[in-house]
Amino acid sequence: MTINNNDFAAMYRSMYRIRRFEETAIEVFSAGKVPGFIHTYIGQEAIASGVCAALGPNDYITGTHRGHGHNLAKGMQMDRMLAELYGKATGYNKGKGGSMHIADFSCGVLGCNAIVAGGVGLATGAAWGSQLQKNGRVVACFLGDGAINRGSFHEAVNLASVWSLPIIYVVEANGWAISASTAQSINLTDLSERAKAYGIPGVNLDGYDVLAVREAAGAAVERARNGDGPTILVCNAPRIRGHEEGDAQPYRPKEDIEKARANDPLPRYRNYLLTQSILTEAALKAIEDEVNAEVMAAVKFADESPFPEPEDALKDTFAKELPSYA
Ligand SMILES: Cc1ncc(C[n+]2csc(CCOP(=O)(O)OP(=O)(O)O)c2C)c(N)n1
Repeated sequence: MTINNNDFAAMYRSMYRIRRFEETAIEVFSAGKVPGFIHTYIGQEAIASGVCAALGPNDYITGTHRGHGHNLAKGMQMDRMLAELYGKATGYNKGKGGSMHIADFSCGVLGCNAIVAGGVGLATGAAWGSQLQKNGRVVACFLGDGAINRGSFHEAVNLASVWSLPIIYVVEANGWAISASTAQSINLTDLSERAKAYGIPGVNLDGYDVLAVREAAGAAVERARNGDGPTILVCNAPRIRGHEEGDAQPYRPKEDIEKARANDPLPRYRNYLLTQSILTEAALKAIEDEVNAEVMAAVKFADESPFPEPEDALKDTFAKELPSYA
């Protein structure tokens, strides 16, 4: 897969957008503006950015309870995302979804999901739909390393394999499911070995390396689009912050957190772009300035937006008719 300078810049913009959105989400959450929980993606930006760089605009994704990065990387707007976190009527889902249930079909975001592995069946169903409709759309299903222990993961991947569905399973391996370490719950050091059980390719990757993720995702997307079936990508990337905001991580060794901080993918990629003379300091700064203006506008938008009216509480909650598959 060839990459030009615009692609390199787009991946930096994507990673920086996710980072700044989340830093801002933490600030507004701490100020009491966000009801419910927020789970940040800080340290894993290279995964969603690399995978979504390999997808087309008509392809689909499903996200997790930690979905801000998935949504932004697939092209969603910051202002309506932040308004959704606030529970405002101008949010993507009119304030009824919140941080963990954001969806936007126009961007191909079929939905984030608070149920661990909840997106796996939905994503696999969407891939089956693509195959039946012969529309060429590939699905990227994001999930955590804890989620691969759910029975629904096994059932879905098995079906995707036997039916050669156009899907890639992107396992975001941070090494923890809340306070349970992956080492305690999975008797493998290379999680991609799970793929062997389904007779499909499994790739073990440095999830901090956006270029490695993009390359592996590109090959998996091509395979899926050609009708050759699913791939499991395991992107290893321990995060810096805790499971959710407010989690002080008492269960986690300090060195683990320090190692994640030292491997921060954002300065690493920025430095790569500079030292390889791909982008200049001025070009990087221009991207950062634009993103920072986007963040400020998003906060203003969310702050000034109205809450939904009480009488709208049940609107848009149930589908009146099933979508047509004609
Ligand atoms: C079916 C189900 N069981 C338990 C939970 C509670 N829970 C929320 S997140 C989480 C850990 C998920 O770990 P992982 O899939 O590795 O994702 P991560 O949070 O590390 O990104 C758990 C157990 C849930 N939301 N859904």
